[in-house]
Amino acid sequence: MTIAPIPVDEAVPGPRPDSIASDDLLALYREMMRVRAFEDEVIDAFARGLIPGSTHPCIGAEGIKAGALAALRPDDLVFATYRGHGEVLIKGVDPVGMMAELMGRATGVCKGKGGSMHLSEPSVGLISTNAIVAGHIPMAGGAALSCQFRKTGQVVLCFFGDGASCEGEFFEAMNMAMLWKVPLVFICENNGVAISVPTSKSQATPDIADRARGFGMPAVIVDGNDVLAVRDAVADGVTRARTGGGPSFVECKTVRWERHSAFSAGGSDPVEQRLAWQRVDPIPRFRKSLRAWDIATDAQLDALDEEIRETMRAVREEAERAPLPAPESVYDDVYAP
Ligand SMILES: Cc1ncc(C[n+]2csc(CCOP(=O)(O)OP(=O)(O)O)c2C)c(N)n1
Repeated sequence: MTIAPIPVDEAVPGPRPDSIASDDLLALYREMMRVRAFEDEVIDAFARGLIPGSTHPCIGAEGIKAGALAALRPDDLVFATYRGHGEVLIKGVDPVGMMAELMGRATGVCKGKGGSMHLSEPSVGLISTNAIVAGHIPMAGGAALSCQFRKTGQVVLCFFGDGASCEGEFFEAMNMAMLWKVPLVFICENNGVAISVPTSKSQATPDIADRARGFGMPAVIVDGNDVLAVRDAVADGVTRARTGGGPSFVECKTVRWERHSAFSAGGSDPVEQRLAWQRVDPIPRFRKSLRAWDIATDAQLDALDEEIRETMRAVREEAERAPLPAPESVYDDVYAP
């Protein structure tokens, strides 16, 4: 089965979905735009030397983040990768605390010791983002097993890339998750490339969902740049998980931002890559739908965009004013008590 994100120019809004209130549709747009505006500030701050190390924008994948998280209850849990600022923001982590963390400031969500790739705020169910490719997938399985044991009714979402789906841990976690029917939804963001290696050169089959089916796991493939398609597919998985039906797999086909990270290009031509993700950008595509369904006009959406961008500019300025951690705090919070 071949699915690829539809170019914005060619996207034709279908009928307005009856089951979603207008406010909820607008909220999906708002969440995507919050992620976009946050990431644009991050890229600029990185270029000005304000963010040490590296950072991996999730621009172009906002439809996956907003669609998937819209299917959750507030007490559900999320595990993400280093390309996970979107999940973190939408799950409810304070944007100033996030930005301060990226800048290594003492007021960051991990007191400046985690950085862009290691964000965690368990109080809102954002367990962690992780720099180790696939390293968090078994952890998500463990968290889901814990929810099952404790009968909390919580569901775990685990986001990861196509590259991660070639790691052994991915297969081990899928096997055990399916064997024990834990409440977990695997969300593969298949953006077609791992740093500089296209999936066509690293994967024996085009669809990663087939691997889940090999374990007997229900699996679907969606256009990851269609926020409503992602929401519906993840909502089915969440319902299955919450009602004892075990794990599900959602493969979201998308296109990566123009570079692997703000620091390194990966192998592809950034200009060509930029044209590729912009052509299928989930935000203008959803705008077309909101207009067609008379939910908002272009002028209203432009005003909303500007309000969000203004907020994120203020977020960044506040983070920039935060102090660096005191040198003597270097060993604090490093080991569990
Ligand atoms: C275990 C491990 N191996 C290698 C790396 C180096 N590395 C960082 S990102 C990356 C590519 C991962 O690609 P994918 O899972 O498709 O995610 P994407 O970056 O496309 O979102 C690699 C190989 C790592 N961080 N961890």
